[in-house]
Amino acid sequence: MWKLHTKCRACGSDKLNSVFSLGLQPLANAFAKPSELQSAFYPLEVLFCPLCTLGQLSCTVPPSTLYSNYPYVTSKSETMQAHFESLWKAIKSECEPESVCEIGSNDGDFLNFARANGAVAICGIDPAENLAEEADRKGIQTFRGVLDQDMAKTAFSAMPVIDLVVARHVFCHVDDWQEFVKSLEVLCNKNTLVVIEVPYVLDLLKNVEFDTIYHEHTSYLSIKAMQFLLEDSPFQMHKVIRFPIHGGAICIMLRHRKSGIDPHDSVSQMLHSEQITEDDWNEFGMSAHAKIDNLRELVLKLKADKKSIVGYGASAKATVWLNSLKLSRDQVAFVCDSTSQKQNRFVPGADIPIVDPGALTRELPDYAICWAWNFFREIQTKEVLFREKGGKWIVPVPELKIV
Ligand code: DWN
Repeated sequence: MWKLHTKCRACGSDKLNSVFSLGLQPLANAFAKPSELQSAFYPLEVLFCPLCTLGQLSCTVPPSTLYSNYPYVTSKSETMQAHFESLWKAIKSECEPESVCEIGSNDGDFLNFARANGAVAICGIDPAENLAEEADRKGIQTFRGVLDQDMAKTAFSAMPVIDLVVARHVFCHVDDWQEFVKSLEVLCNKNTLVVIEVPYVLDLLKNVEFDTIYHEHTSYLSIKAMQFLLEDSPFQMHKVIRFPIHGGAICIMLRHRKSGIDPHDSVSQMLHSEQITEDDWNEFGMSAHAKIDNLRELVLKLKADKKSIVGYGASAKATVWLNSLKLSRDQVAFVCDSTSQKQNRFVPGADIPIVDPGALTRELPDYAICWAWNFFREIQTKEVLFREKGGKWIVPVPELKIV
């Protein structure tokens, strides 16, 4: 079952205000086979904490429901590989990581990259059995489960000296922030570098990336909220770097307060410049609902003009869009996706089938809506024949455009 949140995950305040809601939504990654039951629907509502400026979900779905068999695989795209290079360069400017533990290690792709770039001891922590088996096949030890203090003790016993703890796009999934920090205390020594990468709330608000709001993402991180969380902890923010990946992400490096290493200027600069108000979220909500109305109007007009439309990228974002647009296979015939675990299944909450990317040039529809807009440049290059044959892309974020 799900639980209602009444206290801020970062600062504990009970003065939380509702700022955005998409009503009842299915789980964004619950891709079902035709014979399987579709996902249950849960409230999808964002609460804002005026004290620490954290945006966060009012409803928490248990990790066992979300991640026991998780179809999201770290992207194998050139875009993601280029991001790994940038992230690793930033890490190497801080330390020479020989032993690396990744929290939310997925199929081990980043750990594999770390091993190829000098790491000699690696291990991962992830609750998804299907993904951990993939990592096993790469020879990467993966502890099954979410990070808590018990799991941290298990990983620590296997790797007692950890140079680098990485948490890429997993801290935004964490519900109990205090437990997460206590678990870091178990894993880390005073010289360990902790690297937390999450989508950045300022990019979400600026580009109206409402489709990145779904039940897996329990929070929408601000630097101020992280500062509140760490106030009474043994850790402090050491450096903050912004990256373009996933529509705009922030990489927060933490150091132990006993490391003797002073924070980088980027921390004070970001803390000083970051201004997030409830009005920003309320404005975001109005813009998001306008985005949904505009795209729905465009799709219905194109269908009235007898145009054929498909989707490209069965991302979690696609699920949020298609359920918010209240569209069916009558309007969007199918969604192409390269992830084998998603093919021959349906978009959660909709009767829209997911097929292999080859369908785009086999069927040659008039329009393809790119639900993986964060990879659009690479997808456009990959699917050049679709465009040459007269097909047009609809890209919904950051601004609705037809190319
Ligand atoms: O936090 C999360 C972010 C990091 O990733 C997870 N909770 C869930 C996931 O969100 P997403 O599903 O929106 O992620 P992506 O990586 O934006 O999804 C892209 C989708 O598009 C994937 O299903 C793969 C597909 N794709 C494709 O079919 N052809 C992607 C590329 C680049 C392609 O060429």
